[in-house]
Amino acid sequence: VVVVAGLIVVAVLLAVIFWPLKPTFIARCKEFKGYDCEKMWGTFEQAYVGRDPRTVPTEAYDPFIAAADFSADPNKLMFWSKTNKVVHDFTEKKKGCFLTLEDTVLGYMLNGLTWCGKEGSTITFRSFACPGMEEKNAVDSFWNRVSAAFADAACGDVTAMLNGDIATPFNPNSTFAKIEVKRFNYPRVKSLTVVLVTEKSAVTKCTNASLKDLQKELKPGIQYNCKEVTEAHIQECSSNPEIACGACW
Ligand code: N1C
Repeated sequence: VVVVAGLIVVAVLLAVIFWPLKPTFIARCKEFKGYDCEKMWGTFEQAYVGRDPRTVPTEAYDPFIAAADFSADPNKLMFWSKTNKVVHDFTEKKKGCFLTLEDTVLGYMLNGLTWCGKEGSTITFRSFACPGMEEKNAVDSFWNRVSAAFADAACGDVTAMLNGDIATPFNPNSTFAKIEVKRFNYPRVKSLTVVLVTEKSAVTKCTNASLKDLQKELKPGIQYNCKEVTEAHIQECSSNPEIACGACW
């Protein structure tokens, strides 16, 4: 029994590591109209294949990012930090209101996946086979690059869903703070509305110190608003088609 169980564990681990990334990438890509998915895979792969997985520069993804663009609906972009589940439940249910990066082809194809290359190899490795943590690993460099492109595309009224259950909803180490906010340019971006979501009673309010820092980071001219809402309210609002897009907070 022990031997069999051991073999099963090894088989599962090998499957997780070597299960090819490409079929998932292509299948997700095909859910969007108008992309040459094989070509997209080619430009994606050339960013990291054959490279040291700890030193993939963000620019390596430039050709891949250029293969898609975010210009379709730059007026309703939704940013987030530490609210992954609630924000995506919301955009999933309230279709057409707001667009997160994961609702666009580039974010959608790679959401939740881990990948990397190796020097002298033409293979895409996955999961445990990839070193984590290093600042320039293949996955983080991709999210850093694509987040910059997404923020550059933003215009008009921008929304960000932040987590009101933590002490620092605007964390200086987050992608939102490090990359996105810095790239909102006035007058292209007119306003930023922070939606501070809490599960029950808020630990953190709109008066939070980190949100003061966020306001300081905004270019002069960009208007700032902050709304405190509960998760229950957001859920209720997203399941009610009668309520207009902007009226959930
Ligand atoms: O570091 P974060 O959040 O502030 O990043 C979120 C922020 C969003 O506005 C997105 O536009 O940056 C963009 N973004 C993603 O869309 C994304 N999808 C998946 C950044 N990171 C993303 N991931 C993965 O989650 C990625 O591996 C990164 O390291 C985490 C960041 O999540 P966070 O800390 O909650």
